[in-house]
Amino acid sequence: MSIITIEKKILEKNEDLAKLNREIFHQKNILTLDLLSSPGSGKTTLLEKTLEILKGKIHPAVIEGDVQTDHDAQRIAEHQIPVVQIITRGGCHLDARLIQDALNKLPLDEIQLLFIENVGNLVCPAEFDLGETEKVVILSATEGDDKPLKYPLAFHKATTCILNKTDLLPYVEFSVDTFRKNALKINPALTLFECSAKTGDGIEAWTDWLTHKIKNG
Ligand SMILES: Nc1nc2c(ncn2[C@@H]2O[C@H](COP(=O)(O)OP(=O)(O)O)[C@@H](O)[C@H]2O)c(=O)[nH]1
Ligand SMILES: [Mg+2]
Ligand SMILES: [Zn+2]
Repeated sequence: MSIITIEKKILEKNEDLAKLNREIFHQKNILTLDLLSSPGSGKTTLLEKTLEILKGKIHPAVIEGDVQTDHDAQRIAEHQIPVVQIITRGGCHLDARLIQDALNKLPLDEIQLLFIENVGNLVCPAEFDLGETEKVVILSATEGDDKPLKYPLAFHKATTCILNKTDLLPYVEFSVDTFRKNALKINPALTLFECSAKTGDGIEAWTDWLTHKIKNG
């Protein structure tokens, strides 16, 4: 049996489990966003800023995926919301089975919005359906405006893309125009946001979009 066949089987099994997760999210009316990015592009910082703004308005929860440590879950837990840490012990992506296990630990009847912070990696997390409502790809200004072309699957699978660390744009070679062109070339339907999770600049467009999506389905 070739390795390719094995990979296919894993993905097929994953599809079945993802379907089950999706049914749960649908039944419980939970908007679930799978956040994809390279390590360090600012997923956790963006989540923290987002949770601050949504506080008292929306009931969120977070599943944190990391290769090691529960540092990110600890950062999120400061916001007094349900959080589950998945430690993959070397695994470079989350899969639907891991999410199913995490769901058993969350108060699903009390949640409207579930963020899944995937393992930092722009490659295979794009291949794994977790049952999420949508995938959101995050790129930071220090990573280069050509990355949508280099990691097309992530930009193709996502419905939404956030350019983070815009506060650093004056210091790096990064053309927002080129980035937008590249991202829309891969996926013309992408909704694009630009923000700085550090300064808070541009975050409200994102949180308004989230709130609108939750209120209007
Ligand atoms: N300058 C700047 N730094 C940021 C921004 N967002 C995150 N960072 C920093 O980038 C590093 C990685 O952030 P983190 O949220 O842990 O990224 P993650 O690995 O994608 O979860 C940390 O040092 C953050 O303080 C931003 O908008 N601007
Ligand atoms: Mg993180
Ligand atoms: Zn992987």
